[in-house]
Amino acid sequence: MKKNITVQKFKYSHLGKDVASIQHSLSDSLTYTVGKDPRTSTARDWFNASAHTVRNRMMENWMDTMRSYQRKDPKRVYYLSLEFLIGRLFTSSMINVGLYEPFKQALDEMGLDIEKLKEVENDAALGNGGLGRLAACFLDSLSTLDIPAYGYGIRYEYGMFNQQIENGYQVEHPDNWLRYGNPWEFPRGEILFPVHFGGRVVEYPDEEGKIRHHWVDTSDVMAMAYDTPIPGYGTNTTNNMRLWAAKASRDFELQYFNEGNYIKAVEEKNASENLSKVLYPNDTTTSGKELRLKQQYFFVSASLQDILHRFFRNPDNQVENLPDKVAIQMNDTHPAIAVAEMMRLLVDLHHCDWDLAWKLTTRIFSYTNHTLLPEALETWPVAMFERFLPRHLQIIYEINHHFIRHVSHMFPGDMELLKRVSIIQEEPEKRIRMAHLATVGSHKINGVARLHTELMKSTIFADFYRIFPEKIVNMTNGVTPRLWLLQANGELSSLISSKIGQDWITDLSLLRKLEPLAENAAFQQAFSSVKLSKKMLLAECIENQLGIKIDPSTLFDVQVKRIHEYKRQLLNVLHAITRYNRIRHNRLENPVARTIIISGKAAPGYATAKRIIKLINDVAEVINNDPAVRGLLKLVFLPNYSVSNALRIIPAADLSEQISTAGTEASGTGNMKLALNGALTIGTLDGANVEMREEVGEDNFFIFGLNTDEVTTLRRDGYNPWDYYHGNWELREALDMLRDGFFAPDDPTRHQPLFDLLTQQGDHYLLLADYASYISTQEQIDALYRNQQEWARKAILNVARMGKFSSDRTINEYARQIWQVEPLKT
Ligand code: 26W
Repeated sequence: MKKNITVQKFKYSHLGKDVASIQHSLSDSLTYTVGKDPRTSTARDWFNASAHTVRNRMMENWMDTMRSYQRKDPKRVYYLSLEFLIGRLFTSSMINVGLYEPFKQALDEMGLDIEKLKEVENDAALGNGGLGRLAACFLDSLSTLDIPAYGYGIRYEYGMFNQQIENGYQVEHPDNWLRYGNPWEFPRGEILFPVHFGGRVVEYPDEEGKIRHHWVDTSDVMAMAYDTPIPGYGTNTTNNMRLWAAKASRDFELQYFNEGNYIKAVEEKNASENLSKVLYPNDTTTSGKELRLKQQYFFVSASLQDILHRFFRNPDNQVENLPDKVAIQMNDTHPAIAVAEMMRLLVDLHHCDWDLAWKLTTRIFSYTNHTLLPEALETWPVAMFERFLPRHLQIIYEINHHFIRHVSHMFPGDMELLKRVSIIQEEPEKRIRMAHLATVGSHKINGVARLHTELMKSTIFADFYRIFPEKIVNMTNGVTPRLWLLQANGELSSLISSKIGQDWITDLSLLRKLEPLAENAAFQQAFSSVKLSKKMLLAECIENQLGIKIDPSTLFDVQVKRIHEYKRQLLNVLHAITRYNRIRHNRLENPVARTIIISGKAAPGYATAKRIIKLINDVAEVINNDPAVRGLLKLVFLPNYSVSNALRIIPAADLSEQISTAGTEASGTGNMKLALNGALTIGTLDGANVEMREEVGEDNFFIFGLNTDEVTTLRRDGYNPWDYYHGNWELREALDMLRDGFFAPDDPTRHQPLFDLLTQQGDHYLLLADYASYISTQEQIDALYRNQQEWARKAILNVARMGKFSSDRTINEYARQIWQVEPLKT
């Protein structure tokens, strides 16, 4: 940390938010910041000038917020997440600081199109999917609710890959999002912490003869802070998202320079800076890669150093009070090494005794679980830890020792229990179970929907639930209404506000006031025409991008999310094929015209998910070119699902597909965004669907398929997909078309692996078992769509009853029940 310099005569400009001041600032920014002449300026130049103009107007609030935190030193929340999927910031920033309308007018009058400028900005795609987007929604809510909070993560140089579809296959392209700079971030060259790796541990007795530990001979990487202001909506609070970038340490370079080996020095520099190079594009499957573990420790170590530095800056703070000032939320187990790192800092550096350090640590930390799928549960080989984090390995063993002793006192003689809950897995190879470390080291652990939390208690965390019955709590997910309604759907927002005012933006429960309007024909009309206009925009987009013409009057049936077997995009495809067969063989009396839209990325190493993408594109090719179904059925795979694309797709959806096998989707958040924009849901009793249905009423929600108990029973009693194959001729017809290459005339065996997965290989996610129920529910949906008024009525009720699913409600629950933090108005 560098020393501060004192200055005199310092004065702020207090930038205005009126049209004239904005125009003045735009000219200034273009000239003095971007360095361009208006005659030669491109859209990017004007975007950069605009971004700086907006950014400048957030600075005083940001500094006021930080100053007030420093002065009042309230308890703060630290949200540790390896992912923040924030997308673009231009529009959100303007909306949150109340600049949108004057800004648009300012640009208009200058002859600049705000819509064009918006498209210049790259998404900050620093996340995979639900977990990363949740973190971004939480940041928005934390600021809006005036909660003293910081997001900590990694500034990946390359975010989530760009997906292109070539010949129907997913091809990954690097996401070089920083190529033209990032106007929202502030590099903080002086906020720099060393992060140690490797080396060895030496024990030494201190003056009192106590054994202490030194971690020595490490190789160090520096973590440098990049700060991004996160303004709340309609409040002065502007919190900080601090992302760490890896920089080579000077020592490292010097060593080789001194030896006269210039090239080697530069190579080493590269190697250490690789740490923050790229986001791992997996969700659900752990990569097991060394670099991933290093990323985790890198950002955890830097963040904890920063947190403790801030804490000790106040001379009144003593280490015993740490939990009165610090709450740290771990977003999944990715930051779970923080538990061991905190112990190391307290015990080795601050010389706390073990028991006190442990009490403080468990009061500070809490952990959110986002998935029950076994392949997602992180474990790291002990050998890997030994190599990079030898001291942490010792500490984890010590934590485990204390924990196991505690459990064996509670449940004497239950050796199997000890084996099951141990932080160390013994077989087949010694590994560290990060979920166990996170659970033992936290005072609260939470699931992300009621069903998910109950399943945690009854399945993978059942033993921990016996040991710590108070620890497991539920925090049902939510989404920020600022992005997912106000920004995504300005037209619907205006319609709503014209009836009930604007307070819903920060109190989404007020949407209930729309309920009576669901019966009102004029309102239904207005609502439907907003939907139609959003469908027209999406249709235009699809035609421009893919050359596929779709008809906005057809039912837009949307499934957007990562491609995964458990999410069952394949079931959606089986429905598409069935519908195709019914139409072309004239089995339907009065078919409802549909456009099925699917979008999502597959993890690059996930072969089945990639096959599913190719299948969707192959089926689309056949259906979209068959005159027998023209006008009645289209299937579209939209490439490169992202926050920006979600903002175009979601408002245009009539039907939301939430069709995971019951018990597999922890919560889902796309389900909430779609319903909030007036889509009806077809879904299983999974994740937050259960609570959404409870809110909107069963008449307004299309449930199908097995519930979790039925799934368990069916699997236990021996599920045989062939029974369903032989028992349902339409299902067999659809599956046989896969097997026989109907959709792959050029390579008829191409889809056989998918057929095999659903038959011979046991259909783990029970698609065949749910098929009949899914198809008949889709028929009910057709019937309802024929009655446009009734459809609109139900859609309006869905919007009106989504209030619970605001991330403001979620964050309030975390603040009261887990963090014990209070709002602080700036
Ligand atoms: C280690 C590899 C890895 C990476 C990411 C494993 C697991 C993940 C995440 C937990 C995947 C994820 O995004 N989960 C989703 O989290 C959302 C927010 O809580 C939920 O709404 C989704 O149901 C859940 O799948």
